[in-house]
Amino acid sequence: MTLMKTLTGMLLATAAMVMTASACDTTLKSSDTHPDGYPTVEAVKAMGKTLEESTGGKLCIEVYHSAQLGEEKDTIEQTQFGAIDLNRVSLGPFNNIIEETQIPSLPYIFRSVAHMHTVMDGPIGQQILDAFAAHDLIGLAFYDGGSRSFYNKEKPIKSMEDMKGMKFRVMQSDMFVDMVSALGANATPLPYGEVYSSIQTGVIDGAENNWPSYDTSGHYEVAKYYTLDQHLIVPEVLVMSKKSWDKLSPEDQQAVRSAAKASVPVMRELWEAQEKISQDKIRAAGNEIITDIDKQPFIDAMKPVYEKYVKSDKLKEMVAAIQATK
Ligand code: GTR
Repeated sequence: MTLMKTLTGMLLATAAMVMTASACDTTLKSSDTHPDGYPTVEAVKAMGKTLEESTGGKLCIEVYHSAQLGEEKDTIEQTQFGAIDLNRVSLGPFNNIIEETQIPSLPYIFRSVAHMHTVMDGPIGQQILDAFAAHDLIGLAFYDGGSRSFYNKEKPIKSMEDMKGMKFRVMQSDMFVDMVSALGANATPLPYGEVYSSIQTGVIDGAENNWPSYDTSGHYEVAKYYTLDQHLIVPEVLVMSKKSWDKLSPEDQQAVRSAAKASVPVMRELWEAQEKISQDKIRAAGNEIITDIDKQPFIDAMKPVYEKYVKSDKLKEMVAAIQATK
């Protein structure tokens, strides 16, 4: 029985390889934690179409959505090793590895999404993309992650005082642990896939995220209070494994870069639409959305986080340049 199963499995795997091979010379494996249909997943699929066309069918992309290849921290390592070719992730899980990624992940660094776009589309964005090269990765493009706010299962949070002693999940980044501590609450770094059950079972009181993730993860079902403090506008990034990159000709590398860039406006359009859809759905579900919140105390509380993480002249210059960007 076991042997039969193994043989059947091998046959199916071979058939899948043959099918892929017949469609395209090389199919790049791309990872995403989000479900099929999510803006990031669809944007990478759009990139795949562009790439297939521009390389005359030489290169294609297959998106493994819904964390099929693992949680973000693990898939980043697999991408560095070359087991995964492309990866669409938040900048958060890179914070502990690549210091430049901490800068656009700083709380309240961007005044608005428009400000974030101007910065990330310009020389600072390029400097951050370039920083991936020293870590076996090629930074290809930034995507949107909207703004992130706190949600919880206990009560409507209307001020920092309300957060005292509460437990929130953060992405696996030391800086986000310090961010939550600076607000008087406790942080638990966890993989995204563990958040729903952790809220449900009371291991944590809540988490923080943008509208589309709060929606599609189902977190809005178990944490009904959403406080729009918008502490983070952290961009997402599409990276390629340096190992996979080095196998490509310079022309194909250029085609990958161009296709990634071309997927950015597609992503932004899908993102805007999804934010509205998710917001409408969550409001209709009866969740309590707290909008009348004074953000200034939250902003002021972040001073120690900036002092701890923005130390070198290089990082200080980046922060100053972002703040000076209109
Ligand atoms: C989402 C982001 C994911 C992941 C997730 C998380 O907004 O798109 O890449 O980082 O948040 O909180 O882990």
